[in-house]
Amino acid sequence: MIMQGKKGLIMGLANKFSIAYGIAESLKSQGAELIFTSQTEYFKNKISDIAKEFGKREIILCDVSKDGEIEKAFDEILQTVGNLDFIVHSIAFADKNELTGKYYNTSRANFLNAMNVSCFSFTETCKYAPKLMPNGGSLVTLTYYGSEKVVPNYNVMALAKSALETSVRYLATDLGESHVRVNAISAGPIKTLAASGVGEFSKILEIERFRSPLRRNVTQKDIGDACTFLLSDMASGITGEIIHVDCGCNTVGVKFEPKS
Ligand code: NAD
Ligand code: IMJ
Repeated sequence: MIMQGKKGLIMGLANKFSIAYGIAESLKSQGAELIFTSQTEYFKNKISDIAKEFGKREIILCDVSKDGEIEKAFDEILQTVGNLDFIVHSIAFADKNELTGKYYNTSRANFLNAMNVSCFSFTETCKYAPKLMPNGGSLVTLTYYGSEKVVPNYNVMALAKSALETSVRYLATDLGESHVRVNAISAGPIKTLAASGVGEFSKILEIERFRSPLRRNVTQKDIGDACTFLLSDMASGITGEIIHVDCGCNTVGVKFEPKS
């Protein structure tokens, strides 16, 4: 029970397939108390039954793309729940039309929106986090390998993730003096809402399975358990890191021949 007595916030739970759900399950299994924010009233209603599995608190609305919403949500948390020990940021968005075709067709407005939701929101989260964490704490965000190497169709999201990963190193430096750690998990592909509609996703999963040293796809539980570790005191010396949780795929240069 490495999270016994710890309290934290999860941002980005949409449904039972969400990576945030796997993280919530793992944290709960280790004794953590959880609260959730949700983008809209629609998502809030959809996840209210799920959130009840993890705690009795009200879900707090927070559309991270809007000015002042993160600060307002954190003030509400401070008033109603008190201090936190950890925050999980599991949020990304780009216009669907831009996650296909040529990257250069991205419009200025969609480029900025993808950066705003998928990168800047974590910077803002980290700005207000220390106020909620007088005893220190730990934050984790989610990223993807498309930030490092070209993955077909990831396009504008790849740039947002590269910026997010770089921001992790600067944020870790900013928050170090407050004894707050900041890390990212680079997750392998998982079939979630954010992966729905991605062209040939089943094929991507299959290729990754054959390429991976562990010969399987990563699961929400794999990500959840790694995240729990990073949020726990067991990771007290780890900050500013991008940890790959992808069954070893990112380490493999030469591809395996698919075997059936
Ligand atoms: P998901 O659709 O379950 O979660 C994405 C969440 O982002 C949703 O809960 C949605 O409400 C939230 N969101 C989007 N715009 C928002 C806004 N303006 N304000 C507040 N919340 C907003 O999908 P997921 O796959 O669990 O994605 C979670 C994170 O994991 C994302 O950062 C994604 O890039 C990352 N990731 C996913 C994969 C994958 O293959 N699924 C792999 C690596 C990294
Ligand atoms: C997303 C697009 C293209 C290729 C992709 C992905 N691959 C993977 C993903 C190979 C694994 C999923 N991923 C890592 C993401 O970060 C997804 C982000 C995302 C997904 C959507 C779909 C629905 C929508 N906007 C989105 N914005 C961000 O309208």
